[in-house]
Amino acid sequence: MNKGCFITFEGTEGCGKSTQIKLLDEHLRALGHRVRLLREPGGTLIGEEIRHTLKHSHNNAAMTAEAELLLMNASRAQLVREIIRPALAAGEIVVSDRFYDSTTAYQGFGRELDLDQVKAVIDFAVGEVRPNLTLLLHVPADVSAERLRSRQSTLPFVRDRIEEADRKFFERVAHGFGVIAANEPQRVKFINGAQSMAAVCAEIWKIIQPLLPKVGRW
Ligand code: Z5A
Repeated sequence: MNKGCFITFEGTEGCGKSTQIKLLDEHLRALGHRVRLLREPGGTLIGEEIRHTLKHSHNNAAMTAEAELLLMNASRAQLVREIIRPALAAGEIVVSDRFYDSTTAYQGFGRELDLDQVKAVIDFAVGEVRPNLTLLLHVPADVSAERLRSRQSTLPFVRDRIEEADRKFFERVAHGFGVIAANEPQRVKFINGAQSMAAVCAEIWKIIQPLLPKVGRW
């Protein structure tokens, strides 16, 4: 049985996941918890190579939606077995920037692959590993676009195949996240990510803090 707990962050691009994960990590470590931060796709050496293929490789323009689905889950299968399972067994708090809800939202709703087939691939990749809690940060599309624009203006341009999709794709993804949250309200907590960083952080902490005494007994 797992002794640790598994928290995932989800949402559309620029919703503030990485920012909030960093703040949560600081909070948890200050209280003496052992924390493991991960990201998807990626998080292992093999997964980071797959991430490069999915996002930045010069040769990825012709990638099909089916290949994208399988590569996301190849990265995930490695991450689950190499890192997540052992970390949970050791009692760590595992925090991942995206997990399988992103596959449902992006490859299922966004790419419009069959949702039952998407679920079957996810189930094969993760086995019994499920998040205890998922924080879904919601920001309207214009807020997300403005944040990404201002971040890009400070960084050198790096092509990202997934970001090349059209507006309708991202609208379907956002809708998909809404459906996921509605279907699993116990696990998936909806957070208004358009508030100030401090306000979002406080809302997240209000959800996580009561769970902490249970760490070690999950
Ligand atoms: N993907 C998939 O298709 N299927 C899958 O199964 C999985 C993933 C697992 C991963 O991209 C891509 O893979 C992603 C989904 C797909 N594709 N897209 N498009 P990634 O890892 O490179 O990036 P991301 O996950 O989309 O996240 P992001 O763009 O880096 O954003 P974020 O982490 O959510 O936000 P942030 O970096 O914390 O904040 C963005 C900016 O906003 C930054 O400048 C912050 O300083 C600022 N910010 C953050 N919070 C606030 C608030 N509250 N107010 C004002 N400004 C803020």
